[in-house]
Amino acid sequence: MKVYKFPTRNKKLREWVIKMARLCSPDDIVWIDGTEEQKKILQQEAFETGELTLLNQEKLPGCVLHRTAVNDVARTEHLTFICTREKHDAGPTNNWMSPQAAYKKAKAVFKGSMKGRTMFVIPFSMGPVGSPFSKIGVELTDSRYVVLNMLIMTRVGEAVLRQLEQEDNFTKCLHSKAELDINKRMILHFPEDNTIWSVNSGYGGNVLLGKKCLSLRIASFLARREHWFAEHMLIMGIEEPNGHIEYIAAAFPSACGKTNLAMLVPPKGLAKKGYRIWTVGDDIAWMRVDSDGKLWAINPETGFFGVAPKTNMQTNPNMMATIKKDTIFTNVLLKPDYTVWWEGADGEVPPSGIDWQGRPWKPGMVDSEGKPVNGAHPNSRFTTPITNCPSASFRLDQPHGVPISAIIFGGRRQHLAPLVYESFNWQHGVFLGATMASELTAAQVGQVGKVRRDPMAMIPFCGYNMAYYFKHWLEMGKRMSKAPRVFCANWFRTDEKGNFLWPGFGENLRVLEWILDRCNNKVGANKTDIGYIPYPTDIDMTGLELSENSLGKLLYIDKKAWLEELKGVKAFFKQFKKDLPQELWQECEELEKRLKKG
Ligand code: OXD
Ligand code: MN
Repeated sequence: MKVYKFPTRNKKLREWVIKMARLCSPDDIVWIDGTEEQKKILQQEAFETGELTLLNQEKLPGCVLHRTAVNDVARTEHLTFICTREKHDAGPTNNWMSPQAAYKKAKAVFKGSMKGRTMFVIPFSMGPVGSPFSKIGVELTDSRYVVLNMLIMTRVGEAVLRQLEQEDNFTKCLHSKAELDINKRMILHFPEDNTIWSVNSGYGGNVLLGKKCLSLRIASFLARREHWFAEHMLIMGIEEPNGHIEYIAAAFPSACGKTNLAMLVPPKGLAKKGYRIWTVGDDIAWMRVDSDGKLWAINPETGFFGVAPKTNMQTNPNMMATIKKDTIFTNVLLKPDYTVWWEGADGEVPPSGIDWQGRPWKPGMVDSEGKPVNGAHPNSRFTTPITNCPSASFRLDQPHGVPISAIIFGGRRQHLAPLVYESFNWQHGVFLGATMASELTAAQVGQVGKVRRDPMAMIPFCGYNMAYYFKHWLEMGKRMSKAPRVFCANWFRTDEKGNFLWPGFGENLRVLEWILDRCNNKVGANKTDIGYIPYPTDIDMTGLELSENSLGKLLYIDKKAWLEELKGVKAFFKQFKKDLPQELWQECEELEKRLKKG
């Protein structure tokens, strides 16, 4: 084994890197220092290996393209495991493997997996370096694509190493693309060892280990122990013309519009009111109770890993401005002028290009079964720095975060769930979060459109038994004297013909306005069986024409359908057996009583 010069005095870190290098046998070890010079070198090497393609630097300065393997285009939840010593601690909604079995199985796959390659050591901080909210990780990887993405998504380099001289606590993240073999793919989490091992994948959600793996699965486990929240939530500020900013956090399952909501542009009809939106984060919120009794939140990330298809000037003009430079595009269509395109992009459909699989493409192409061939994969992505975003919050680096007035739980439901409603109190709010459901999208491997229960949008990301997670939510309520109010939203309700009843996007500000009015006790509401719903006149509809009685349909509560829904909720809850907090059964019973009475 070569003798390496390591830029750290942290013994634990040095020993761990050496141990992992012995397992994976890389030809070389390179420490990532976060400098522009090193980034340039890595990019150049990635162009040479074919991992990246340089895009048109006049039109898209600093932008590059990457294509993943064809079988490696989304998170693979069935290959994702929580490896706690006791199976029960992972709970019924996670895949479980014993740490012993998991390490053994994975070691055999990692063994020698980096032969002929370089192992990169990425010291990174989730959250501002040194903030009491933040956590440090070190990712070892043989993928330059991973390094370059991590440089956008996290705080990397020197400052983190200095921090590691003061504290010994870091998440040990090991990744190898190995042979990208789906049959040997494993995304393993060892919360009790603060360790993540991911092998045989190159897809962002599986390999940018600071994101879902650390900031949600491992962090949720730590958050319970340390009395805070690690949630799958966007964070945004809504500024009124008098300069007052109110912040909200919102949980929606993957690819349900969190990114678009986090940076919405106020609709024309509300322009006179002079709102300004501040984007704090689009995917992950870490929240702590402060001495003022409120919940404060940071976004631990520094970039967006957003879904490309349907992103355009109408759905998300701020994102279109963000991705004009310094962006890594993954699995989009390459145009002949070396710019990029995806289904639902602005402008004309290009007459030709190279598709996400690297094959020549033309509009209207169909496969052997007659199905249209997409130019970009439905889960194609861009990785882009949050600081490029015109609506980026000026509080991104504040170690203290922002105070949260409201929490919104949302889902993609064609039927049943009204546009918006508010919980009766915190406990009922936790029940609403715990009973969230949504239709599957392209962000996860599975049957698109199928409804699945997705409490707090955390079903794929909770690093421990979800029954304990619900209990943690209930207990956190007791720690706050000024807890955020809790709401549910659904932008996706359709009419009998399947057309969306609500226009969504920027128009969602109308709903947020109502939510804030409720938080500030400015408007009353209609108390229904499921919660408080708006009086239609309290939603400002200036400049928005909806077809007849759409608002009525959007707010309609179908008792029979809700009773049916409750059956699904109960079946879901039952799997937690006696671990499910009694409070949630009580909420079920009370809801049933209310629905049956009317
Ligand atoms: C994401 C996801 O990529 O939730 O953010 O899948
Ligand atoms: Mn997400």
